[in-house]
Amino acid sequence: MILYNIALSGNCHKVRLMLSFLGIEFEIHDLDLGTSEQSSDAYLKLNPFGQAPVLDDNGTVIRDSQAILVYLATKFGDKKWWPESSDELAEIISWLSTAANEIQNGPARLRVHYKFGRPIDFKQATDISNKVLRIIDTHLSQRIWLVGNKPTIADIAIYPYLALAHEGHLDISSYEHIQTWKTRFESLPNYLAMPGFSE
Ligand SMILES: N[C@@H](CCC(=O)N[C@@H](CS)C(=O)NCC(=O)O)C(=O)O
Repeated sequence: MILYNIALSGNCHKVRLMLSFLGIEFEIHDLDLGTSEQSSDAYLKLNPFGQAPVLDDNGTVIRDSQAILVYLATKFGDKKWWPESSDELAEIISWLSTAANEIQNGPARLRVHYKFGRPIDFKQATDISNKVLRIIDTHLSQRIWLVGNKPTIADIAIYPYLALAHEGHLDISSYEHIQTWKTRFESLPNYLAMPGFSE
């Protein structure tokens, strides 16, 4: 199994976390951003969007961190990270969607601006961030994991860009339920940190 990876990417870290939780050995292919490998013809055959992560499982090629989480959970997770009931599955998908939309366009975008100097619509990214943080904090005030009573890929999809929020100059310390959930997540067996997680 090969993970096409960018070391500082929170999206790639979702996959690294999942592989670590599942104890799956894999090969890492770090994309050479200096030569824009992500835009090379060879890489665009794997992911026409020119983004990481991509997982190649013996010829089965999957792009998008959310899709890769679903693939790994259903193929190797033994129902642990992907429950059976329709209502919980629907809830998980709603959080994967939040990860790909509000988290990406809020905290992740602010981080890209402050860490990598990319121009953004600052007000829009800040408003989206504040709204999604409020919603997640309120949601977690009633429960210990985002869906059901055990960790799922919903938690994995949401976690990295909240742990990296400070790199986008977002202070999330006052969101007490997010803080408790973060600490709980970090104590899971085989949890894996990435550069930037510790302030
Ligand atoms: N929806 C995609 C987004 C992936 C994405 O934005 N990847 C970024 C790194 S976090 C990337 O590859 N950027 C390189 C580029 O756009 O040139 C996912 O969740 O995997």
